Amino acid sequence: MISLRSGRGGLPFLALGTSDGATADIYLHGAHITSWRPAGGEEALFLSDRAVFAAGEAIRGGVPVVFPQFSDRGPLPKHGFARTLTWEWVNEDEAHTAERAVLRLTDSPATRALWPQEFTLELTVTPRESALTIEISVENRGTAELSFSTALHTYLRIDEIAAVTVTGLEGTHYRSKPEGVEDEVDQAAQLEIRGEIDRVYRNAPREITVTDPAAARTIRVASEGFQDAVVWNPGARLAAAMADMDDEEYRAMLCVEAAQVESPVTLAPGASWRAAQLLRCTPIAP
Ligand code: TA6
Repeated sequence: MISLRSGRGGLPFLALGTSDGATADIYLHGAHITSWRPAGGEEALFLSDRAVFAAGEAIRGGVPVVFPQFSDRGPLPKHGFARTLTWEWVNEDEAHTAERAVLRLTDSPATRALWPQEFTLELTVTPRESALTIEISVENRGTAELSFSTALHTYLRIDEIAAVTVTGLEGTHYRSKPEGVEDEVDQAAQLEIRGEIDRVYRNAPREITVTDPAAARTIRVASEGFQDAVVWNPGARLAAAMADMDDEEYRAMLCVEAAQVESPVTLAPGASWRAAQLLRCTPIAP
């Protein structure tokens, strides 16, 4: 079942619940998934207690959609404009029995003022059993080529970051802002998060696993069609400087993002691109 409700800050969101008991909340503001509970499981996405829900503001947590620019790598607002604009709900079924949510953003005077392109961006969110699938597609509806970067800036909910290990990235090249390196190879069979981490992994593996022993679960982040992956945690110092994050909340989150940021996608007129991220929670046997 899917229903459109009034949420925080008076912003509308889609409450999606599937017959197997999985749920997801998706705000039209940014097509922002703010909650995902796998069937029979606990909340799997982090949302800051200080997250701001207001027009024009990015929500801290959940899954911000980064488009058409990653970070500050270009002239647009940081991470582009998709996360701060209102998307349209594509209501596929008047009886509201849909088990997925489809949201669409098309160019408007506001987007064209920043980025003179005609496009359709679609996000399809499907919670099912222990998994959440997020599909993204971009179509060039204009008469000129367009290029973009994108990421699904997924904030995983963690019980205790100091105990977390991330596997799957060994041998992958990355660049890292805080470490000041452009091209390093990850040597860790099990990556531990000790303070700030902000890495873009190039040609990342199709699956990364986050093990959170304190929560007694793993979250697998699989991707299709994305070349890169970002791993981010602000650490204590940066978190303390962030207005929309409590000082200790860095311990309760880890961003693992399916991303296309090292080589932007270029689309000829009429062409389209699609990619997907699949999250899956698995309990760790006691
Ligand atoms: O994806 C990692 C990153 O680009 C970091 O550098 C960090 O700034 C983060 O995103 C959050 O960005 P935001 O604009 O949401 O504060």
